[in-house]
Amino acid sequence: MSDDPVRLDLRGDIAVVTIDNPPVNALGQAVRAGLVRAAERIAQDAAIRGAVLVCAGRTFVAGADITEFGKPPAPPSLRDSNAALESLDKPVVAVLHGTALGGGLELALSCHYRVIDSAGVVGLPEVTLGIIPGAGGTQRLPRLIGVAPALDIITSGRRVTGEEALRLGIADAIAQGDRLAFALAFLRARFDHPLPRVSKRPFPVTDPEAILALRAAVTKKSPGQVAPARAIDVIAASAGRDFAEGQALEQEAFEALRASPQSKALRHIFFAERAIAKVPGLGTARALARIGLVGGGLMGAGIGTACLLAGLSVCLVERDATALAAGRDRIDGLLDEAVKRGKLSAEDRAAMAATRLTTAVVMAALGDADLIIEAVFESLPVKQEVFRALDRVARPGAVLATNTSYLDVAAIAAVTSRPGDVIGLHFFSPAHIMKLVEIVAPSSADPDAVATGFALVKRLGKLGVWTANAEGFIGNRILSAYRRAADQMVEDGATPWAVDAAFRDFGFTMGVFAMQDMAGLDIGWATRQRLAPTRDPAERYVAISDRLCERGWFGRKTGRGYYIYKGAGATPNPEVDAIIAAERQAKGIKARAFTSAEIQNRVLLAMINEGAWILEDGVALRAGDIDVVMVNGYGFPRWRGGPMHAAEARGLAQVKAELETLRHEDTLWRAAPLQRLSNGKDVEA
Ligand code: T1G
Repeated sequence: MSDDPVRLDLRGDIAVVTIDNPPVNALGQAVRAGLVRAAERIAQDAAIRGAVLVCAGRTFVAGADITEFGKPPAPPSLRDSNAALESLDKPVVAVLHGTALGGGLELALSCHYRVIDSAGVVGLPEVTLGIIPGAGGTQRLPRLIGVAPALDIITSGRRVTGEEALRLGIADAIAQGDRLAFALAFLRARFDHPLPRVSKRPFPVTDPEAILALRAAVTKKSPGQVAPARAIDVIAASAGRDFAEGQALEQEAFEALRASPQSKALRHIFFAERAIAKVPGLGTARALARIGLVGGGLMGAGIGTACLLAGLSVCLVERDATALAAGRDRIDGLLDEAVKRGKLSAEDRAAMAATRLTTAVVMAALGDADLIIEAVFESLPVKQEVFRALDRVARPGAVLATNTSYLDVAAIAAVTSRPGDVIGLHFFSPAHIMKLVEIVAPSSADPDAVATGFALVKRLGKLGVWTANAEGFIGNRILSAYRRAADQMVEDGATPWAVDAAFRDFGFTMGVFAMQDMAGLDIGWATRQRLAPTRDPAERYVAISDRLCERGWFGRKTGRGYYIYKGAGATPNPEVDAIIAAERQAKGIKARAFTSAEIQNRVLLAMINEGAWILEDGVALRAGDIDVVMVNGYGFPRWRGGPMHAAEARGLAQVKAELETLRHEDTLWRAAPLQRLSNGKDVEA
């Protein structure tokens, strides 16, 4: 078997060029070189009248090889291999299947024709990696389908179905039956047609202003991100220019963006989201077909909906008929929403509710479930009672999962006769939409039970992050740390509104005080009251939120918290200023000013420090896992890569020095060791 990832076979007078570079046929150097060789062979062999370009495996080329970024360029470039194919005077048909993305679509646009599998999708997702198409996409796509649809695809990074690709003109046909046979026949029928070379077409717009007018709308959809706006600038600058000039503009912007902090951050999170599945000692997943669900409240209904949408069957159990009906209604409502959003057909919705959702008010109904998820009230005794009952009815080998967001999973497992089958699955609300799940593995958990948790989360299309069984797991422990920092800055002189504005300017969708209002201030209050007996009297304790709760101001759910809620609006609660002033006076604090940058930095350092402790304590497996949690569960801006990536980008020696300076701000502050971020390298400057 040749090591060459590109092979050429002859089918009579047609060359079949196959790229075979698992897992996604990324366009590494060997593939690019193989394509140039194949083009030379096709050009030189007079017996060859045309070619089809196919990929082995599950997908046509899914893009350039991102792992090559940051390394010295290795010729030939993708631009060169594309030009080699397009300049042939014999027709080449690209046969697209799976996900023809980025450089893969650019390669296909360089061929003379494109046929696509009916289930295939195409796209230019480069902006999701902080770059723009760098192999002709900003030049060929507008020439092929027009500027407006091309800009939409390039600046959004969205995927385009085969049907839409046909309608837009990206694809020339949807392959019927065997896609290779279809492509061979398609090609034969065009041997004598004039060769369509997209790059030879004139750029469809001459006035750059018409394109720049779209800039504001695009940047509004991608706040803080550089690449989408840069794509528009390149395409606008290409107006009226020929392909070579336009491609030079594209290359200059592409190379600048590829070296940018945003692209490094977005590539980091891309790979970090794929590394989370690599868990040492993970066992073998057990059966998953039937899911039991105890509790149909907000979280339970979301979890049940996610399982139904993933094709699993769900048996929902509630304590009585009234609660059961309410739970079923919640699930029905979420499924109706999924139909409205186009995520579910009305037929599938009807079939789902009829055949795959069953309900009961007795736990015995869960006797044949493969995995049972408990989503009842966040109280350890209540959860323990549920698990005692599950222990009595669940079949041997069933996995029992609690959805707790911070309680001790080992203490729940301990009340059963099968602690090895008990894990935590911490879903985030709304559970049918949020991608993150913290998979809590107490030391008592059987590796197969943990593996089953990972298999379920993958089946749901979510991101499962391993966490040890420790207070707050990963995300809520970090949230507690940066909420503490924010509380202290407010007590020292900042306002909640300025802190929230600083969060939004950093790229968070909402500030920490607005977020607490949304979740309910009473939840944190209950935790602080639970921990009060163990609190060190010397600890700096900010009681501002307690004062609000004492007034019954629990946030959005009571119409008032840090903010006052009227309809969709939220305005700062003016009474909070007086409460803060009273707290400062009681402690003799003289308020000082805080800049937005100082607020952002103090919050980020609190996240980094707690994340480093989480690594040190073995609660998370990797720094990247922590970034996946913060980006996908807590609104940390994806284009900054997560707090741990931000620490690496700033330089660990500098971070270490800054962590040391925070000792005087907080009596509890312990500057964390950063060795685990530095892959063991010494952090000292
Ligand atoms: N380069 C290198 N490795 C890649 C890769 C890529 N482009 N895409 C995926 N992988 C690896 C991934 O890390 C994982 O590795 C394995 O393949 C399976 O991926 C010039 C410059 C294609 C939809 O942005 O969206 O082209 O963990 O787990 O869920 O203009 O991968 O197994 O070791 O995600 O089935 C543009 C990125 C690149 C597409 C498949 N292309 N990839 O999803 O599998 S920039 C993209 C994806 C570019 C040009 C520019 C998805 C997928 P491992 P997976 P999946």
